[in-house]
Amino acid sequence: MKITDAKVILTCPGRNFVTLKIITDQGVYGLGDATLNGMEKAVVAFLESYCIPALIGKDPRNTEDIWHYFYRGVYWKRGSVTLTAISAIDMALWDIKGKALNTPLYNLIGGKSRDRVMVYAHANGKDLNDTLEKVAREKEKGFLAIRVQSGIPGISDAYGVAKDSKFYEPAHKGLPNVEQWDTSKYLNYLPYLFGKVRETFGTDLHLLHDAHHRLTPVEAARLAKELEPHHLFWLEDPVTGELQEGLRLIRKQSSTPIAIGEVFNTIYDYTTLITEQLIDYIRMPLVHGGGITHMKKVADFASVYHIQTGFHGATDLSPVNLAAAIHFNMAINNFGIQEYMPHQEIVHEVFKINYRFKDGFLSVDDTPGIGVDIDEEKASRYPYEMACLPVNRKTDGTMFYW
Ligand code: KDG
Ligand code: MG
Repeated sequence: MKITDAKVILTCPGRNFVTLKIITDQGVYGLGDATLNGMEKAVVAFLESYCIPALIGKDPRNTEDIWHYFYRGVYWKRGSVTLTAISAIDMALWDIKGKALNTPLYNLIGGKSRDRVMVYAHANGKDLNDTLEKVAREKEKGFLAIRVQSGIPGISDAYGVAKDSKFYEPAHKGLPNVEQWDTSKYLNYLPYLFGKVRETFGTDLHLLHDAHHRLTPVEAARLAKELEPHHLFWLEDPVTGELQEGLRLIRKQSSTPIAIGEVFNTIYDYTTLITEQLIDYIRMPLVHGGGITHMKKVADFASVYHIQTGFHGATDLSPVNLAAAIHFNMAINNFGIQEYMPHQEIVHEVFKINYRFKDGFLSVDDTPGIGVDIDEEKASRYPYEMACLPVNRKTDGTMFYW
């Protein structure tokens, strides 16, 4: 079997998605997600200028060797752009493998450890009452786990709050919007917010929260400790992950479970966090973490240390990634939870999906490979539109983490 061609499909059905399609001499093709929010064209350039020419003529079944060709073989290593390109290649190759062997992806990586995967929804409210309403709405849909984000009194643009009432989509057309941040207002409000959520919805519902990289280790330790009585499923990205040692301080202070790493891209970003058991959930998704080949190693490594998966799954990760993640989550033993932010209907005009949501869980059917297809003619109707993630400043104007 040989790779004869490959192409990148860049489309914007409501938001930008990059998809790699790898074609073989046997008529079988595979799809991989290569979307990196706001940096789509950088990944496209790397794929088109280097990866695609280097793929032609290779045997697509050699997933391990091809992965190392693009990781170990390339001198300039790591980084989101490079690893997103490698992820897309890897995903597409596993899709081909499944189709060629006429079996769903999960069968190639361990078979079924479960039939369906628990997912968490998003409740993004502009204030306390709106947040409680949003939690009620998601619970009504059948979700058993809900991430709770809320507008913070005194801050004009808090992370995670939708501008219109329908979708939270942080990327905006053109150059970055500037959002605003005040750590002390946030820290004062959060325990109160979660107290109200627990009071209203009881103890059964799994609650999650994303601090979105904005606290220092000691601030994060305070928050994790003060949220402890509300038994969160997890507190996500309490500090920026650049300083892995920072997590030690949080761990010493609190038993609130920690999830980290949606901006990570290799196993080396996780070594201290995993071996010192400083976290509980791996956030790095297949699309940015080197695809199935690399993430299987990360998940297995984490499992030795009692750490579970909880992959990133916002709307800027395409249906190809989400379907691949469901297969992966079905196969591994140390699955924890999967983020699920449903795509807008228009996205499903372009991507034909094989997964469905029911009673708080997602499952895939037994279509061979990953099971998602792309309608290229429909994709061409939605050309790329430049859109960027916001930047963030403290109320005094200081540049801060978004
Ligand atoms: O592109 C950035 C978003 O995917 C990110 O801000 C969403 O933090 C996020 C999450 O946990 O889903
Ligand atoms: Mg996050």
